[in-house]
Amino acid sequence: MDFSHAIVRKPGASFAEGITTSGLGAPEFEKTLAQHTAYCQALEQCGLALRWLEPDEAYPDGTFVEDTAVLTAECAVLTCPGAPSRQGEAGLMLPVLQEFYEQIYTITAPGSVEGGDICQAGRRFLIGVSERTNPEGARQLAGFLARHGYNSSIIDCRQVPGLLHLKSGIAYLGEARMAVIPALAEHPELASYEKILVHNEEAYASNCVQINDFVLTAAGFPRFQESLVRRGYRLLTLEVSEFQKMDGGLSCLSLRF
Ligand code: CIR
Repeated sequence: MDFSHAIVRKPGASFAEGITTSGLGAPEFEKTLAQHTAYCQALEQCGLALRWLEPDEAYPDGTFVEDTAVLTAECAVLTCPGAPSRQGEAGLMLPVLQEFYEQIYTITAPGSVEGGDICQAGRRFLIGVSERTNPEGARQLAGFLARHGYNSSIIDCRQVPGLLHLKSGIAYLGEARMAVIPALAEHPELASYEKILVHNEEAYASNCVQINDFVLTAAGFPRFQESLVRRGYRLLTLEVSEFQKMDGGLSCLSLRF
């Protein structure tokens, strides 16, 4: 899929106060900023024009912009994040989406959706039901997407231990290929894809992102990287240790469209 733009938000000074279950310790702010800058440079290398947003200190997790919207070629859907501390982030994103989209839908309570649970694979969307995205949110989202000819399928992630979002465990890599962790590899909704298995000790690496001619991958996962290179992918490998400490990764740091 071709993208031309991305929305990113610089991490704020309150970044370390966000939600985390990683047990990896507190992120260092200067290192966080440097990793974010390198990430944004990689997006530019992929050919994307960036829409930069300034931090809002009221939302420590605000740099994880992916969770606030689902963007397609035809429409945008503003989400309703399931994490109470993140619910205001979607409202901050609305005026930004209005710069680019005429058709904007909104997920409303009791529905909840976070963008990290939404995986687009061509004209099909895989919608993860998780602690953050509930069945009602999934239903609303699938309804909006259907108006534009997209099919949706649900993947219930709630039984997968330690999985925050669906895309913490899968990534679509084009050409009917999917990077996937063992716990999701046999899911019937993924049966039609060629799987690139991400081994359990490298599970974090499954949150990679295909952007135009490149795949962004997290540094430190050689086995997975080799399996991508072997299949002909061009990798841009990035240090994201400070974001991993806050349960985030490569996909969550931008909205691509
Ligand atoms: C959170 O728990 O909401 C953030 N600390 C991390 C969000 C990561 N987002 C994503 O994977 N799409």
